[in-house]
Amino acid sequence: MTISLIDKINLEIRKGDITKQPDCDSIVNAANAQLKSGGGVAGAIHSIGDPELEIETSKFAPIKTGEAVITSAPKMPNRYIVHCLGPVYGKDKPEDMLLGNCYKNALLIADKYEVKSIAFPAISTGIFGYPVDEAARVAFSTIQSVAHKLTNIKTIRSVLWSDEDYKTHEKVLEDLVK
Ligand code: AR6
Repeated sequence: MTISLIDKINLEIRKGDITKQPDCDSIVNAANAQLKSGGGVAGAIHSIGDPELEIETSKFAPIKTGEAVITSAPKMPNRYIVHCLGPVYGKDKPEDMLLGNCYKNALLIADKYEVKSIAFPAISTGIFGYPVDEAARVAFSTIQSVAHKLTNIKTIRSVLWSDEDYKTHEKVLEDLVK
């Protein structure tokens, strides 16, 4: 499913693997504060990019919740990886603001690096326990509110790992454009 935001920016949702988005300039990592390998998305990205990736990320670590930093994308088809630390649900508060900051800061730093297309996983919805529907609402409403500040980004893709997460995102997006 694809919708048009302002200024000819497309917001897409796709089922898939964040490490297999060769047509995107940048992908986003659902990172940990130390910017090291881990489970889920961080494990998948670092298992391809390390050790070169960890050498780069270690220069920025530790990062704060809601922060985004950018590195190259060793051994991957993309130009950049934007690493974001999402909130742990029920612990880092206010969760919605902190999760929104991830999307906002990721988009702004990628735009500064002249990224035209960027793919996000559903940050915080795995090990960090954020309910998928709530996280999707925060993600899409933040993307909508930041869109007018973007000069280079034309495609924003949300990549969902499971059928269920895809369907939840589809429903949230449909409600948002009603
Ligand atoms: N591609 C796309 N989505 C994926 C993939 C993949 N390859 N693998 C998992 N997902 P998570 P978090 C989905 O746990 O909640 C790590 O250990 C997954 O189903 O990766 O922000 C880090 O080191 C879920 O919907 O990120 C941190 O410590 C979403 O991506 C911590 O987990 C996010 O799941 C970060 O937790």
